[in-house]
Order: sequence, then structure tokens, then C-alpha cells
Amino acid sequence: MAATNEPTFQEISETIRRLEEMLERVPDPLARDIRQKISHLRALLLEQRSPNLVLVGRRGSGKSSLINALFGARVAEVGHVKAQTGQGRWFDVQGELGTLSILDTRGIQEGSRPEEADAADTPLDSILAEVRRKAPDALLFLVKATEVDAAIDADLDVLAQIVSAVEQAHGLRPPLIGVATHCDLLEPKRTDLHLSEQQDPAELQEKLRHVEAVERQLREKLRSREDLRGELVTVLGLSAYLSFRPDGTIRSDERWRLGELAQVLFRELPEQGRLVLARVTRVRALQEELAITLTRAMASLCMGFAVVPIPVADIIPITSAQVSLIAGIAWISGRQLDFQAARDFLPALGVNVGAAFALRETARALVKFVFPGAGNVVSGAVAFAGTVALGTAARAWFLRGVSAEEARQLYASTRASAEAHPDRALPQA
Ligand SMILES: Nc1nc2c(ncn2[C@@H]2O[C@H](COP(=O)(O)OP(=O)(O)OP(=O)(O)O)[C@@H](O)[C@H]2O)c(=O)[nH]1
Ligand SMILES: [Mg+2]
Repeated sequence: MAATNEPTFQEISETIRRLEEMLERVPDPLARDIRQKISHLRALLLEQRSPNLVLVGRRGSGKSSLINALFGARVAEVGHVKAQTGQGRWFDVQGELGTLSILDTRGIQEGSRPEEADAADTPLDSILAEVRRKAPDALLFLVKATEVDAAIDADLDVLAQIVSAVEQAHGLRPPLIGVATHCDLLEPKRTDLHLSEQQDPAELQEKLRHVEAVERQLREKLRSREDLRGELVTVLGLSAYLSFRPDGTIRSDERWRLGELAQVLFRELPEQGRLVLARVTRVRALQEELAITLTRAMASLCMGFAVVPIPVADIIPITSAQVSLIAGIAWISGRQLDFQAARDFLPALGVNVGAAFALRETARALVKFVFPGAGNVVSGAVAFAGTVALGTAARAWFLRGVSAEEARQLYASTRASAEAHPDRALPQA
């Protein structure tokens, strides 16, 4: 994690630790249930890491372009770059909002060894060694849409060897996603998939039929392999075309279906890699889903603490958790992970945070707002509904950019409905 974010991570983890202390007053089996919720929350917020993706595909199939397309920025070198040492290694690709760990198998089918390669290593050996060292979260197999009928058996052998090396070393078989790139080049060539509303409907339909045919062909090839069939998640045709000016800004963005690819990847990733993917790709649907998951986890955790009478002083860790939820949703949206976001958002709801500069101060300002008139105890229903309402308003504010007025109304209406129907308070994933 970036150094500037450290204090916030520490404070959130400190809050969770305080909640765990409070848990000592809670009897089993309830405590066990809450402990599970806490570990889920840790995975969602504190144990995040970069997703590990392996890209397999011939030269020019669009591996580097796909990385750039996922980031929406020029982070990888596109075009004819000479195979060189250093390929066949896990490589951190850094964007503004996060990092993906990529194993680009460029050069694998070239036969000739790169100049300075380790004498004992063929490109394939080095790749197998890398996937044994660090398990991939997913394999992406890229083929140009215009070349799916080419002989790809050699490429599929490589894929199968990677799958088997991963299984031997890590005891798991990574999910495989077939990607047909360059779909924009299918006939009719002039029909722009990324501007579908402006196209002639009949020609658009014709092009989409060609995309489907390519997908079907690639799916059949992958399914024909017994050693890959079980790993195949889906096949997706897309366009990764982005053109950059010399200064790195985007000249033209002809990406099509990158959001779908991000969603497929998201489903296949372990919980620990999802937040990074949602941030990096900035796909709204993923950000929404994660924010909802985080809100649900935090709300049921806060509710769990209502089983013990909580003296008012002890409400602070709960409201700290709620501030952490707001900071977490802001972070999912692409902002810095700090409490400034919460301090910008809470006044919009009508909470007076004054000169609050730290998590605890902000949490203190929140107490009276979420638990008005709370005497000695806070009921579970109130804690749950208050947290759900905060998370829902924060989601609208940070992800959809609603006005302060709308955020306030949403807070009030969500709170009322979450108290009445806790099970229907949040949309299902
Ligand atoms: N029209 C179109 N062009 C693409 C697409 N994806 C990649 N390209 C172009 O195809 C060429 C090769 O793309 P790269 O991303 O460099 O391919 P690669 O697989 O990384 O190639 P190597 O690194 O040499 O193995 C570049 O000129 C890209 O601009 C796409 O979806 N549509
Ligand atoms: Mg490349």
C-alpha cells in the first residue's frame, strides 16, 4: 500500500481491534459469528493485494493493449517490441489507482531464446517456474478475432502446461477466460461497436453476429481440450483499441466490452484482489457491488454488538467503524484512503464535524447523529439501519455524485426502510 495511506490503514485496523476487545463481552456462539464477520471485513479492507493475471497469446494478439485497456491508460508498451530478458517474469504494472501483477508470456512461441536469457531456461520453462512461485488468480488466453481459425494447438499446449504447473505447486486450477481481441476489425469494418447507438441497426446486428461466431469458434476449441475444459469460465469478444498521443493522453478510445471482461475477472478473483481491480478499472458496477458488500458486512457487524448493553462511551468504536465504512467507499471510488473524504461527506448529511481531524473525533461527531437520544444502550436494529443508511448515502455521494440534498434524503429514507425491513435494506448482489 502507498505510504501516505498507512495511518488510515492503521486506524481502521485499530478500530477493528477495539471491536474485537468488545467482543470479549459477547457470549459464544454469537461471538463466533461476529468474529467471522470481522475476518470478512479484514479481507475486504485490510488484506487487499494486487490480482495476479497471466496473459497467453501470440505476438500481436493484443496482450499489452489489453493491459492498457483495463487501466484506461498507457501503462504497457504496445507494438513490435523485441523479445528480451526480463520477459517471463511476474511484473507489477502500476496505474494511478493501483497495481496489477502481470505475467506476459510474450516470446513463448518464438522458439529462439532471447539474447541474454539464462542458459538453462527456455521461455516456457521460465514461465512455468514463475507460476510455481506465485499462483495466478486467472489465465487470459488472447486470440485475434480475425485469426481464431488459425492452428492454435501449440498455444493450447502451453496453456495446459501452465494449468498443470499451477495445480502441482498450489493445489488449485486457475480459471481460464478466452478473449477474442480486435473484434472491431470484423466485417462490416466501418461499423463502430463502441458507438453502437449511432450505427445502422442492420449492420450492427451483422457485426455482432460475426463476434458471436468468433466466440463460438474459440469456445469450441477450448472445450475440445480435456485438460482445459474444466477451467474455462467464459469466452468474450472485445476491442482493446486505445490510441495515445506522444504525451500519453488518450487520442481515441475504441474500447468495447472491457467492462464485461472486468466483471468476469472480478467474479473469479479471491476477495483480496477485488478492491484493487475495481479501483484500477474504475468500472462503476464493480465499485457499486463492492460498496454494497462492505456496507452489508459493516452493518451486520455493528448490529452484532447490540447484544451487549453498550455504554455510550463504547459507541465510539461503532461510529469509528462507520467512519471507516465511509472512507472505504471513498477509496473504492478512486479517492485516497483517508478520513478527509468522510469529513467532506458528513457535513452534506448535516453532521457537524467541526474541526475534527482524526478518526476518533469524526466518530464522536457522528454519535449523536446516528444514535440520537441513545441512553445506555443502542439497539441492534438502530445500529444496523444507521450503518446501512450511511453506506447507502456514501455510495450515492462518492460513486454517483448526487447532491447534498439527495444524499440527506437517501439517508433518511434508507434508515427508515432498513429499520422496518432489515433483510431488504440493500440490493442483492
Ligand atoms: N483494432 C484493434 N487493434 C488492436 C486491438 N488490440 C491490440 N491492437 C493493436 O494490435 C497491435 C499489437 O498489439 P499489442 O498489444 O502490442 O500485442 P501483444 O500481444 O502485446 O504483442 P507482443 O508484445 O509483441 O507479444 C497494436 O498495433 C495494437 O494497437 C484491438 O482490440 N483492436
Ligand atoms: Mg506486448
